[in-house]
Amino acid sequence: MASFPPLQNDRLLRTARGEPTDRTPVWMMRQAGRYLPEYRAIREEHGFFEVVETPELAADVTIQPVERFAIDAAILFCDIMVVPEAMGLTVKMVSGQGPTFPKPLTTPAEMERLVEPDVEHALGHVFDALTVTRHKLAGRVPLIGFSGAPWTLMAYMVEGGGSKSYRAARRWLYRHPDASKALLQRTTDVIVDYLIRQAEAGAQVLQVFDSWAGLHSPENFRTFCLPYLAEIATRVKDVHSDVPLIVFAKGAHYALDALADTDYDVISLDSTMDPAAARDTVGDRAVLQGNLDPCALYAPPDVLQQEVQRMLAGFGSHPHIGNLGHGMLPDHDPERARVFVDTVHEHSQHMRAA
Ligand code: 1CP
Repeated sequence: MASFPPLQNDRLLRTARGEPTDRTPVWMMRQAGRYLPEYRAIREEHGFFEVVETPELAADVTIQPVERFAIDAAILFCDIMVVPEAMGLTVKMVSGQGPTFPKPLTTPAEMERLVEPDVEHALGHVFDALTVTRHKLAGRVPLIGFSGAPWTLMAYMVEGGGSKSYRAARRWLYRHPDASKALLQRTTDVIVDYLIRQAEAGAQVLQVFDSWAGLHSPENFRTFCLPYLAEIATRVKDVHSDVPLIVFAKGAHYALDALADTDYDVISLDSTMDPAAARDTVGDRAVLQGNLDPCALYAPPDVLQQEVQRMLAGFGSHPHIGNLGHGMLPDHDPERARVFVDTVHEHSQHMRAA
């Protein structure tokens, strides 16, 4: 494994292991992105996938929020769509619409178009970007790598892009349960390889995004999400037992108890979940992350501060990584992100002193 500058801020790693810290570590999902003028400036010159595929650019965008805010982690600038792309599907980033698959998987027979990727080669730019970022970060904060979860990636591969209900993808589950399981397993195998190699390239924490988990009935979650999510954690931990793993199953309220029994160290809560109830459910089986409503960043600063204090009170003394319940939004004022980050730090420090 490569050698990197020593880590100066280990609050997030300590918290993920359940160890005490002087204050609550904090970062924001989608912290590198469109709400930052310095990101938009880079995007004026370069396409989205060009940034993702150019390690120096990806590293610079990853570090932009670290330069601006006192956040306790960086997350690699990349996208969950690079995995379906490596598996042979074409993905285009359509302005104002997000990722689009010109030829989604409309029938199980079309799974023949998928390839078994040589992950080291097909996703080499991600590993290079992680390594370059670790050097450029120079130990300021730990670097988070990530992947989409099998179901969330399947949702895009079948649906062809973003959607409110993912009706086409969920229709697949009911009409073609066996083909669905085969697709989810193939995707799981690629994700495991991808995450293991991310850790080898320099990722110090790994997060799995199951952004559309909450569309399922509890039964379908147990069938089409949970086994694959659990397998990913077990297989990655077999190789990298020391790398903290975070799972974000957005909307899956009913899943917290089952997720706490998997090998993930941290469960990320969305804003509709009650921290106190989640604490009771998971007990000492998992650290929690989250979960301020991203729209609270539209509030005046004093209201935002109260919302952050309420959030911190909800997590109480449970080991907790401060975050939003979903990602930063393109029209957020970066100054509100600063209020969010600074209030998490200041108020959690007061709570520990009290
Ligand atoms: O125009 C642009 O510049 C593209 C906007 C953008 C950005 C900045 C997209 C398109 N992806 C990203 C980066 C990204 N995506 C990161 C970078 C690191 C960070 O968090 O700062 C990460 C972690 C993701 C992960 C991602 N992409 C998820 C999971 C997290 C979540 O938000 O639920 C999902 C669902 C995507 C798909 C995606 N990529 C981009 C868009 C607009 C979308 C959503 C599409 C949709 O479903 O409508």
